Amino acid sequence: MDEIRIENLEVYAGHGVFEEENAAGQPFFVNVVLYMDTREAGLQDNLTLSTHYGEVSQFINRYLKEHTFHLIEAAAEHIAEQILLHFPLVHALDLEIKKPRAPIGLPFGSVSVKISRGWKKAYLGIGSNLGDKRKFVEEAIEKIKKNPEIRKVRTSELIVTEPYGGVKQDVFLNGAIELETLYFPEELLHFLQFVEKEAGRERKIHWGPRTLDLDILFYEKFVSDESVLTVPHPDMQNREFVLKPLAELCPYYVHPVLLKSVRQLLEELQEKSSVQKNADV
Ligand code: A4P
Ligand code: MG
Repeated sequence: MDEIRIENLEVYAGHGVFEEENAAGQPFFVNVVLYMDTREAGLQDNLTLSTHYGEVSQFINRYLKEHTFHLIEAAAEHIAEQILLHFPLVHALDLEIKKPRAPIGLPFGSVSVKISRGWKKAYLGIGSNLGDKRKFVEEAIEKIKKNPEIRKVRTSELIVTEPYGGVKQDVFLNGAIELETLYFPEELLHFLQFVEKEAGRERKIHWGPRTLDLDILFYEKFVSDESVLTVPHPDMQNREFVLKPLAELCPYYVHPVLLKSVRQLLEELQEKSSVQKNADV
């Protein structure tokens, strides 16, 4: 991806663990690399199609002067998030804050913190089979759309599906959601569990009836086999109610472990189930 760089922006501000540092202030130096597509702005020679480095510099200066943090880690975390929220063409960034006059009591050049943050693409499965299913699903999608840490939400058609997994229960309404988020995977899970809870979700029977179920199917190419968060969802390749809506949103997205596209996984599953049906006849 293309880069716009700001190097050694000097900001006089009051960040530090000691009160004297907050009151008196000291110089900080900020390096930023903004990752974005500059092609159209370049071709058309038009600033409105790009991100104005002057505005970003002023924004950083203002933000660091108007807020006080103990740690440069916190200053970096907050300013990175604010830049990503305020400059929508910026897809990701590297941000470094240097503190050359940190109270160390020894000769040194500078101390610094450098972080990389950005919008990450994730895919969710959504389902409901209790009460007003459509209302639970639609309200959940609205809450997801309203969260400022989430953008570019796209949803599949909602489909009615037979219950999978052996528990006798009502049919499900299922769908898939595409989004970009600033949350890390565990943070996204916590937010989704909060949305489930607000829909009155009670965890009684494993694979049993629920007002709302939100599962993380993919999070970029992230892979985790922890029981609190298994990504990609470990059973998605066996579930037509997941693959069908997902194939509507991202047919060519490649599963990072199985190394097959969503469409391929769906076709293989449909083939398997038609062979099974023929064998049953
Ligand atoms: N967890 C681990 N990985 C993930 C992930 N990728 N996304 C953990 C979300 N959660 C994840 O989930 C139990 C724990 O899984 C959570 O605490 C989380 O830390 P849960 O939702 O509380 O329990 P559950 O729903 O009973 O189990 P599970 O395994 O999530 O069930 P599924 O896989 O969601 O399946 N049939 C149809 N037609 N349509 C359906 O939507 N859904 C299920 C439930 C069964 N049959 C279905 C459908
Ligand atoms: Mg679940």
